[in-house]
Amino acid sequence: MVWNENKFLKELDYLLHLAGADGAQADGKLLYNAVSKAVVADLYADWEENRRRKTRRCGYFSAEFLIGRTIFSNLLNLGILGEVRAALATRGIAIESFEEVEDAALGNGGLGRLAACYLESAATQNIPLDGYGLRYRYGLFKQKFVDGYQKEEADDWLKWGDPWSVRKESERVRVDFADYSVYGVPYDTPVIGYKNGTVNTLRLWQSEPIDAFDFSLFDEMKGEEIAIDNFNATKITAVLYPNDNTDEGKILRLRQQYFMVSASLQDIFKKQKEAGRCLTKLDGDFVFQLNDTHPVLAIPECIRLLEREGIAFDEALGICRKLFHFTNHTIMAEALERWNGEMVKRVLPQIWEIIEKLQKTAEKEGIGDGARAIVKDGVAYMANLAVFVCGKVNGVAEIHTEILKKSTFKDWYTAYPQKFVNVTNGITPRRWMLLNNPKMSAEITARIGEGWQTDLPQIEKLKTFVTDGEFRDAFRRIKTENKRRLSAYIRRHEGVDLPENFLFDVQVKRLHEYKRQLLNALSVLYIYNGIKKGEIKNFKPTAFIFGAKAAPGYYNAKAIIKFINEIAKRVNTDLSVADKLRVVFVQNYNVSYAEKIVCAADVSEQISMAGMEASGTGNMKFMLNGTVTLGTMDGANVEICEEAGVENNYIFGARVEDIETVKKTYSPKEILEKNTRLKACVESLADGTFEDGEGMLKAVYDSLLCGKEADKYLVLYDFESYMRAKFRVNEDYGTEEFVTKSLMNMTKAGKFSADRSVREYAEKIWEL
Ligand code: 26Q
Repeated sequence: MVWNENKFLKELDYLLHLAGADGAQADGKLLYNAVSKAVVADLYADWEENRRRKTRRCGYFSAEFLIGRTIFSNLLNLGILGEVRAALATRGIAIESFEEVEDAALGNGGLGRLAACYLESAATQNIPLDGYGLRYRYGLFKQKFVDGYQKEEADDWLKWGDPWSVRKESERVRVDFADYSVYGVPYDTPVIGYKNGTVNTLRLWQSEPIDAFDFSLFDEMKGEEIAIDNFNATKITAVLYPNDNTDEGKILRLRQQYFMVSASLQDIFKKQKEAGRCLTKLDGDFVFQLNDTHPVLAIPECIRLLEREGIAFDEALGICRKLFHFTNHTIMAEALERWNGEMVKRVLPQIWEIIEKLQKTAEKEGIGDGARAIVKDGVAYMANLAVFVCGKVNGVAEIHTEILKKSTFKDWYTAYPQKFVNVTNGITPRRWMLLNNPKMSAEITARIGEGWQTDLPQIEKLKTFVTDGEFRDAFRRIKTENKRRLSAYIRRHEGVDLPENFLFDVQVKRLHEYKRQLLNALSVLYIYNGIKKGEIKNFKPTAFIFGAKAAPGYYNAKAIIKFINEIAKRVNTDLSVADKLRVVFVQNYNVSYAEKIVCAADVSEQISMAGMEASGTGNMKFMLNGTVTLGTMDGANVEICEEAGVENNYIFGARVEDIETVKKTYSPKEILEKNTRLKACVESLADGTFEDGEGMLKAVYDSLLCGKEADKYLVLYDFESYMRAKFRVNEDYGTEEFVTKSLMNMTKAGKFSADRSVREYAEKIWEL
């Protein structure tokens, strides 16, 4: 795409004119739509050209794409962010006004954000990868705090319209359930490579009624039926399920999953036939990556569609074995999807039959029993189905893939060792450095030139500047500026003042007990008590920043939010510690908030119990922005330490190989007997120290001390070693050594580019 300011402004003025407004007086919504549409118009030719290419393509099937805000990253990748800013300025419009545009939060957390990063990285490397997913009417709920409790609100992400997508009415398909049918209408969004002219596609399906306007039914007095049909149809893509790392087995979710894969595959089959290509050779033209088990119904659906074309089951299965690959993102038992057979039979009888046939086939091959069963006692195990059929199965960090092989899929690994590969996650350096930290990016480019933006390992060339006074000053100055900007934003949105000279200690991610925000919370309380009693001296002023959404039905997670908000209230209103401590839990943490936070952090907390966090990707974003990790040897933290050096990070806690032994004799009560200061912090959950109207805090207390599963995630076990690491961070902060450590992380972040991850998928798995 070639930039032409005159043409752009003419188009813009025209679009504004059509909308009955002009330049400075147009409201934000009008402007946003006009600017976006003007850009889409200019990129359409590149997009069409990409579509017509006759290369083998990969379809990335995912129930979630956590895209965030589109406009700035698209303009950045088109290389016209500065130009559009300037052009708008000539009309008296500040481009920053588009920060009011809602995030597209069509995902929960890590898995959905990873999908978004991979699409961008693939486009940037000219790899033919298209996303297939669902166009939820409402994305992940918006979060507010009322009296410290999480309250959810509907996320009306389409409030300002969706000018980047194109509705493809003519490509709609029908999806049949046993009880009713619906249309799937595709909405295509361009996925723009970084300054390379490549435009791939994200295709999101929207469910719509078949007979919205069948008036004959009114004649027959069947108005009610129309209404029901209408409701059923729109319901399917109405809302994203807000669970992260837990499964609920709800029928509507089953419908969503089937709707997504059936629409996608029908669409692909139709085009294949139109192009006169043979369906038995589908794998010559396509390969599909299944983002966790959520799209695994694609396998039986593909078999069904092939059988419908007269291809026998065995041959169809053979084709699927070459077509599909599977990524696992979690080892948590409660997140592994299972479907109740009765339920599947009721809405998708043919699919259930095929699933049972797959079980029989596995049995014949002598691998369908025990831990590998696809169907057992009338329940389908989707991960087992995926591993049985898929050509390759991958974990998302070295340690995670090892756990899959040694434990989660142990028996499968014995049967099919060649299927298992690792692809360590990555993040796109465009959104997570160029866009969110433009000043630091400019300093980097000034020293090592262009190239690192699309070949991140080049950032290691900065190493010679780690000792360079001017560069270190620039780093410090920019970090402080970023902190000031974040601080202003937090003051406005949360009403809490964070002085920029405080150490910014950040933990942002979904709220889950395994991620151990509670460990962090207890440490903050411990430090607060210690400072008040004079037991902790010389503590450098610190701002503890939390951000997290809890699944609406996850009681303990919500209770932990309440706990942290209570601590924040106590600390922030206690003038005696005002020069030492601040605590804030930001509301509605999302991609756009992350962009502001990641570049302003001094330390990144990645403190999951070892073996629980498959990879983590936030850890990589902080690292790239020059932040040290306070973390456990879990997920990609292990590889971060390998790259940047353990000595440049703050590692603590039990290791994976210790966990099992520790748990055998573990007594959380004993720990508290030996550590009375910690005991006081834990007791505060139950002794009325904090307002606990709904008795939520007591539930957290019980989770640590009561029952067989007391302190399942070893919060109290790891506490001491965590405190030691945290105090070391505090001691080092503000020293030259600390700047060096931060910079060592930045210069060694090369491995964690999603460009590398996507290339590994293309080479090891997709064979593109
Ligand atoms: C399943 C069934 C029913 C409803 C919801 C779900 C569900 C939804 C989302 C299950 C899991 C998820 C999300 C999982 C996830 O985000 N996992 C994270 O994936 C990241 C990318 O690989 C990793 O970095 C994180 O470690 C991992 O937790």
